[in-house]
Amino acid sequence: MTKEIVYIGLGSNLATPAAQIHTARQVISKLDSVLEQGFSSLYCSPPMGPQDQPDYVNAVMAIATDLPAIDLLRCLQQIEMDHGRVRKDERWSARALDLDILLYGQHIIDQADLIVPHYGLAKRAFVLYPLHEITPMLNIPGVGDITKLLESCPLDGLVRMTS
Ligand code: A4P
Ligand code: MG
Repeated sequence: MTKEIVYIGLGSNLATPAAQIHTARQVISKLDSVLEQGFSSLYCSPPMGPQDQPDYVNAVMAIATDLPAIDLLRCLQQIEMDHGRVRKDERWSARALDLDILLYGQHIIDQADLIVPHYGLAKRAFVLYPLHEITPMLNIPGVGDITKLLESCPLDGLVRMTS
């Protein structure tokens, strides 16, 4: 199987978020069949969704992998659990670690448990700005150039954190 460039969105707003993102990066980059290609700065933003939760820390990671997308999703879900992720009924509630597959090469995937490009990608500042930081010329399949998306995406309080 050929290697694909895959973009992963990392988010956390519990249990020392920056540390969660840092260790998740290390675990992902050590997975079999995964080679890290890039990692954005960390970005802080107010919560999208319920407001009675802490601000989020987000980042985007690029990897090269020949893992099938669904196998990668299962690996990422296991890493979320290992980082103390507890799934709650309330939508968009606070979480120690959220790992989303944003893009899987130029593939469009529409399965019951996996939709790629990620459904929120085109509208979320906390995804688009870090994605653009590591790949400014990115084309998002079925959507278009990331530069165009950024033109109509306000920062919404997003702040790039100094490391
Ligand atoms: N799933 C489908 N497609 C994908 C994909 N491309 N990547 C399915 C990952 N998972 C995908 O996910 C729910 C189901 O989505 C999974 O069973 C998987 O099969 P989840 O992680 O259990 O639940 P969730 O993350 O709470 O739901 P959702 O709707 O995906 O939330 P989002 O879109 O991840 O948003 N505010 C700020 N500032 N920053 C954030 O990062 N994140 C969220 C969560 C809310 N507010 C935020 C942030
Ligand atoms: Mg998620």
